[in-house]
Amino acid sequence: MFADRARIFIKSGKGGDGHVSFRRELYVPNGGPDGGDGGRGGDIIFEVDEGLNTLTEFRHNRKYAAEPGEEGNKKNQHGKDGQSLVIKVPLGTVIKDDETDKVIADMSEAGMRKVILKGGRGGKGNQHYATATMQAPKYAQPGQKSMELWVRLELKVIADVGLVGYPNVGKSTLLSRVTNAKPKIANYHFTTLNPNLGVVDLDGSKGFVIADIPGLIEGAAEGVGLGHEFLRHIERTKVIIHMVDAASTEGRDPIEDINKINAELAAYNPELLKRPQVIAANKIDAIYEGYESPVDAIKAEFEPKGIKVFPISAVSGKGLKELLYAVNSLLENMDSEPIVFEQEYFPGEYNDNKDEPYYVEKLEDGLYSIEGPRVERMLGYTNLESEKGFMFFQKFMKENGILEELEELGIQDGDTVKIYGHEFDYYK
Ligand SMILES: Nc1nc2c(ncn2[C@@H]2O[C@H](COP(=O)(O)OP(=O)(O)OP(=O)(O)O)[C@@H](O)[C@H]2O)c(=O)[nH]1
Ligand SMILES: [Mg+2]
Repeated sequence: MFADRARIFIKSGKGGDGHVSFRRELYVPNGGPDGGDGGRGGDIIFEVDEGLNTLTEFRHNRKYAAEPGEEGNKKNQHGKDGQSLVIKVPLGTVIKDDETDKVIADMSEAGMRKVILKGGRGGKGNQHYATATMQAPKYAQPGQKSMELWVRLELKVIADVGLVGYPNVGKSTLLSRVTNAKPKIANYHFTTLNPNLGVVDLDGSKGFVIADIPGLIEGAAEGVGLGHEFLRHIERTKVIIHMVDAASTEGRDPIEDINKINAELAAYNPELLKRPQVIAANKIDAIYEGYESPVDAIKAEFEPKGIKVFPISAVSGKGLKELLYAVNSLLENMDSEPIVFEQEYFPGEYNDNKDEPYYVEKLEDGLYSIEGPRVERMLGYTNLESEKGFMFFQKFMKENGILEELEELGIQDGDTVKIYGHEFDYYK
């Protein structure tokens, strides 16, 4: 099964809740608060594993979750941290937010490791909330929520040079000739389904990496013949070797072939046509003598446009040196940094003030109380005497789920609610 794309669900661990408890010692009837903090939730981490070449793994398993942190415990015991989950991907995997298609990370360096979703912070135990006015706090901070996201993984190979062209024109044959890669070669279309990489060593230069991209056909940019899967791999290559069957062994016209493939490149991503391109007019050993030279026709068509044409035979090795040195000199005049996709999406940048605890309690029939740092802080910046302030207060109670809790406890119209020295009558 062809797999260099996958869609998976990832979820970090929720933080463990803070604990509410009080010291119990012999002869100490009302001990102070001793609830411990919750443990941190585990992160979702992606890591490059150079032993992997495809994303096949992710076709079988689609859900990945890190461990939640454990709740704190009595006697100030800290809850255990949740274990992070490390997801291994091949070099060159781009991680995108599924919904927006924005890049979260480009795993483009060997050994790279990146936290994609952070685990939730553990909540503080009630021991932290004792104040002069509140010596026996009955609330603790809940653990921070987990984060979850559907992400898309796309493998885009990292190579200096991409070898593109119709199926069966001899791309894999060339790769096997000029590098030590051993791709499958056969006389039928779509022999190659995953890109093959090879390193070209040239005397007097540092060499470069070639990717043999699976064959493209008309409509590739609309996805015909797995076109999208294949075109994706060209995106990082800096120079394109456009290979064509100059001998027309399958009866097609080489000039038309080149124009069609270039139209697909442009339709997929207009940037691709701005990359330097050379044409490798292959299979010249199979051109019948006495015919008008198809190589001359290709040259006449493309060299005026600044695209150099190299007649070669990938089988006999003729013309390969000239082709490789020309490609090498194009590369030498370019930036040597690989093409990397910038981060555009930052998961989980949300405001976490919402994690501050509050506590709603029924004191007796018709009398309720609300306390906790979040409520205390809100009262600090809200003037309840003003109409605006009071409206804000009502909105706060609703949005934070406090009203809902009062209702669950059975509050009735006309009942009293106490909040840090203020008293209100409740009306729905
Ligand atoms: N006569 C001749 N045949 C060649 C040459 N290069 C490749 N071939 C033959 O063309 C056929 C296809 O070669 P491949 O290298 O598999 O072609 P490809 O472009 O990788 O094909 P796909 O992977 O299907 O896209 C094989 O039978 C090769 O032996 C050449 O220079 N001369
Ligand atoms: Mg091939």
